[in-house]
Amino acid sequence: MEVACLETYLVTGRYDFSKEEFLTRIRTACCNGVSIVQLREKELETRDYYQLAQEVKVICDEYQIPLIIDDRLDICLAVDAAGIHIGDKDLPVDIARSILGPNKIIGVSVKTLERANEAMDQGADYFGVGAIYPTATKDTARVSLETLTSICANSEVPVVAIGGLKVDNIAHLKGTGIAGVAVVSEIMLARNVAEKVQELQNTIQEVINHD
Ligand code: TZP
Ligand code: MG
Repeated sequence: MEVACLETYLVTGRYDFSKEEFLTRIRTACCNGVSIVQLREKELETRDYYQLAQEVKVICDEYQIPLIIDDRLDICLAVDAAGIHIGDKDLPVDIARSILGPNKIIGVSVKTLERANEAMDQGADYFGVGAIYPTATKDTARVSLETLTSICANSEVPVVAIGGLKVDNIAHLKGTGIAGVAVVSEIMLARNVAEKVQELQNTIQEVINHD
């Protein structure tokens, strides 16, 4: 399935926000220019994840922004989200595709060209590649700009860069061939979410249009 909305990709983080504050930040991001939202929850019980996903889906629907669910096919199907994002520790991509069918987006985290090629053959619709820069949000190995560029050049599906990306360093990604930039803390922890999203959107457009 072709995915054409990856430019300014918000991946959520709960931090210590109340649910109200968390949802307000997502809503503000949605009405100021994020193009896609991934709900990423690592701690919640299934019922709580489902209920939160329902609430985030209402916001995304209001702004006609696709909602991606991290890891959980069941939650994706339960709330009729646009798709899922999976990594090496989740269900294999081909199994996820056989369960979800052709009409859901499957994003896959990859760190190497070899893994990207395998995931593409198994039905991935886009790749998340990172961490590009150091990040406190996830304990994960870094991916070089060379590897990012080579995955972009050799993939038939779009690539989103992630990990430590900020308004101030996104320009370094010019020429890599990315289709978008995904951020957690830069938006979720922003003092002014609306302004930050607008700045991000402008910066990302320059990088993408450069290629
Ligand atoms: N996958 C690779 S790095 C990362 C994820 C989910 C965290 C990105 O968070 P931040 O706060 O944008 O650095
Ligand atoms: Mg995962």
